[in-house]
Amino acid sequence: MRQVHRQIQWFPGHMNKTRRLIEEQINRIDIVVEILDARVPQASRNPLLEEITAEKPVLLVLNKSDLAESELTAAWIKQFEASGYHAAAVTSTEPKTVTGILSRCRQIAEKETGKSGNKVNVLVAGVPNVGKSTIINALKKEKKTSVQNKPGHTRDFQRIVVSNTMTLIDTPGILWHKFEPETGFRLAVMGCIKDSILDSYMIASAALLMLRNAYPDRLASRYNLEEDDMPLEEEALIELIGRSRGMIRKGGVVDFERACNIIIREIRDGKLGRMSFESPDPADSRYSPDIFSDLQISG
Ligand SMILES: Nc1nc2c(ncn2[C@@H]2O[C@H](COP(=O)(O)OP(=O)(O)OP(=O)(O)O)[C@@H](O)[C@H]2O)c(=O)[nH]1
Ligand SMILES: [Mg+2]
Repeated sequence: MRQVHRQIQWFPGHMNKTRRLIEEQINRIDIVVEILDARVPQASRNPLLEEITAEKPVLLVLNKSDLAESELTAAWIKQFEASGYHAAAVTSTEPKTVTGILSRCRQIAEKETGKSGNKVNVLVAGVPNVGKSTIINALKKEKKTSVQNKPGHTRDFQRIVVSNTMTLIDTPGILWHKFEPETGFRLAVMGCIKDSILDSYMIASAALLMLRNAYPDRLASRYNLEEDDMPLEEEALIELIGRSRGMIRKGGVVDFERACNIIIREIRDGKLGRMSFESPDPADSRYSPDIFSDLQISG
């Protein structure tokens, strides 16, 4: 059986630098916008950020909502609001969905800081690759900050003046030191952790476990599998998917790496339809953290 290797440096040096810079700037900030991935709103909440920004008003923005199940996104927003947070869902690649964010920030900042008519400084932060820079570009209505589909793309703080009375600060994504295993798997599958420090077999296996549990019908139809007769082992499932996609190397063996990568790419890009991978309802067994318990991690 293939072993899943993990030699993950979860907290590269530049993330330490970002954390220090946020700590230095926080007094000048009026409101923090924490961007989350709407498909995994809890896993993509950064406890480190929560700690640093504890004294500030926070607006949680569930981005990439075009890729998530609308009903679950609405349920998450309800739950965050019931816990006393401000929350909103957007799709920053459709700029019209983000236009309300600025007025919401101003309202919250004025209400919670008691200052009105002043310049509002907004810190936009979150884990890597959730769309911080894309949201800022949509708000500014022109491309001011660079965007790429890879975690850790933004390397420096960037101040973007959107009007006389509002400045946004784009920040590099940050992670924290110790994840619960299910949080790490969900972040890895969504592309929030550099793939180069992860094992593609581990990410693909986690992706298949998530799919098999929550969306077995879509998994089966996308890859021509029998829903009621899917192999239980992820390794066998990846082989079968590789075969059904014709990813065969000389000698008739499946190109395993390519098969893993296609699974990872297609789940990230929403090729299997709108899917969510966490529910605010802990009793919802489709998203139980137990699904990862058989995934072997060594390293
Ligand atoms: N489908 C979809 N893709 C999005 C959305 N927002 C951003 N993306 C894509 O997500 C990828 C990452 O976007 P960025 O804006 O660079 O993310 P970031 O949070 O600034 O990333 P870092 O700077 O690496 O931390 C890009 O490929 C975007 O096009 C969205 O609402 N929906
Ligand atoms: Mg960025």
